[in-house]
Amino acid sequence: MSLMNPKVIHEKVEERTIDELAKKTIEHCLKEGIETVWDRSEMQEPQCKWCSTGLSCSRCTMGPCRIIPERNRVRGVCGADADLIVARNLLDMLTTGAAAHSDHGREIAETLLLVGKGESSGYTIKDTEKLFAIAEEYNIPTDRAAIEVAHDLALAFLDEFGTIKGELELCRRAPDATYAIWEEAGILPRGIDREIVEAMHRVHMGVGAHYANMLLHGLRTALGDGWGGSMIGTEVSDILFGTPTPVESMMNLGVIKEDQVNITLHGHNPMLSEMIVEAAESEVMQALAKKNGATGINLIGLCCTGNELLMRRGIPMAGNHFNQELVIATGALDAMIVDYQCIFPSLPRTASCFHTKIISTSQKAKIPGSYYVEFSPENATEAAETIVMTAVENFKNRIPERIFIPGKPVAVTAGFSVEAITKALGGTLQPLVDAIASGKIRGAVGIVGCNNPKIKHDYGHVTLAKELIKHDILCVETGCAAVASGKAGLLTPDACFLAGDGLKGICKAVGIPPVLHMGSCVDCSRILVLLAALANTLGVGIHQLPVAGAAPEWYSQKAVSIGAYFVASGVYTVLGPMPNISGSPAVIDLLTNGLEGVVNAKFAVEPDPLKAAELIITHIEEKRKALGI
Ligand code: CUV
Ligand code: SF4
Repeated sequence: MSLMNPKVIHEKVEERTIDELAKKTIEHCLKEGIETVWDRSEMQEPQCKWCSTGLSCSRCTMGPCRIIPERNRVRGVCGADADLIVARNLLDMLTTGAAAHSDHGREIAETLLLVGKGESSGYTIKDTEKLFAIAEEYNIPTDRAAIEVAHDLALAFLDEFGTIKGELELCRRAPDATYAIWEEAGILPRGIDREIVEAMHRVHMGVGAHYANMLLHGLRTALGDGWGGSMIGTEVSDILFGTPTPVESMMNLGVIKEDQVNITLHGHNPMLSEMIVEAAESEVMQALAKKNGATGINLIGLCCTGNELLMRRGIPMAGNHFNQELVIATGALDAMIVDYQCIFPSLPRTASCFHTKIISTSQKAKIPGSYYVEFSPENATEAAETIVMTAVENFKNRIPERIFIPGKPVAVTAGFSVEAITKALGGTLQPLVDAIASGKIRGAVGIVGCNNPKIKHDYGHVTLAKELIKHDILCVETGCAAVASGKAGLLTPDACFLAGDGLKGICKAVGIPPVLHMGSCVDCSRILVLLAALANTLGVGIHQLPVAGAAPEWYSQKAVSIGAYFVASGVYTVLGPMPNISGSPAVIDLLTNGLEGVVNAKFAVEPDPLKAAELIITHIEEKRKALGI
């Protein structure tokens, strides 16, 4: 029990989040002394000013070095100046993100290959139509059994990682004008892994020495993620588990059910979570749940795994990144199953205050204090059963007095793949293009990314989305941004009343929400496909469209890669939190200005979402003017 004064608790709660159920749960945590991300963020204050400006380097053992101009320390031991140190650190961050997405993409492509070989455990092909369509893009013969096509397509996808062709096949999906810009700028990715490896080479001491040369390679690495690794992740997930179609569900901490076994699925790769769903729905597990005193098994999503399950199966979501600890604090969570990315290493510590079991499953992400059940496509069915059984048997260990379910969930509609959007519009994107041309819809904005204690939880996402739809700008969202909108009630057709008259009219006619949930972070590739389709319909490059990107609460290296491939694809992108680059005015100028001359797009940084909305609206109106609409 903490002795914190109730007034202090109230103030902390109000400054931490706008999610109403999270507020109640944070209050509960503060009273019970359960540590959360916000407490740790306070413990880290003040943060290192050299690291936060990007002016420290610990790349080699001649260092670590810091640039402190006022003490005449202007170069590291190796001679690197501020611009180079900042650029190297940023390229390192971006590359880590591209690697994370792409490694996820590779794992799922390997699963498709095992399916093609008939060696996987329990996986099948759910979307044959998509399989055949993509096979044709790769010139793979399709007059054969799906499984044979899957085998060859998996090999073609896996080839993209280390291909010696010198270019990625999927980049051909970009409009000609966009592709030409990449060629001209020398940033056409030659292979997904190749650009990542080369980036790591370039950050080695004594290789990259010019900040701009380093950062242009960052764009190439990021394009290999967006149009390569992430796009493969999305496409193969659709082939194996189904292409999403509009689906209704529920969101926020209120999805926890007191009388059922509650299992959250947290992390990123649907190859694990889809098998858990199969196992949990089986009669054997349902009977076991009853035998243990529960009325059923309640599967709940978190973060991007949650987005994947929501999009394809309508599974309810407990929330986004900063809801991960709070869901444990409900005391009614029997197990949390994780794979990788965005999983707080401290979760077993949080869970140790309760009966909750954290079950880790990936060789790449073993977590001290968690139960470990190794999961692979070869043992998927068996591992999923073991995991679900562990959760079910844990139900009886709950401590009833410690259960705290803070309220009721909010309705959402998700599942807006590009295919689903096209279908909703009657089979082509022409009605959307017409609405944009007539000005009923002014433009579209992709809002993506995470939560970050530097921005009030969900405030950045929700405020920006509301402001944009009010100005007749359609929002398409992924990741934790989409979940923030869901909890705030923006992901339902009823939210149309918050939109301007033009957007409201279109949404009502088509029956869609003004904010469209397009999936997980790797599904930012769906946004690229949508942009390419819109640009091709108009016969222009992506950079000419009245569109923008935003990451109002980003924190992760993956988000740096996403932002970079948005910009490299021609999309003006506004970041909320400032990247750690303020130590180099030259790097700032390149990213927020100079890139315009290279890829016809640039970054902006604006933590205040209302000001970010102004920047975006101005940009969209300028693009409209240039198109003459
Ligand atoms: Ni992949 S990367 S916090 S879960 S969006 Fe959410 Fe999304 Fe950022 Fe992570
Ligand atoms: Fe210092 Fe250069 Fe080594 Fe970085 S690479 S730690 S700046 S000597």
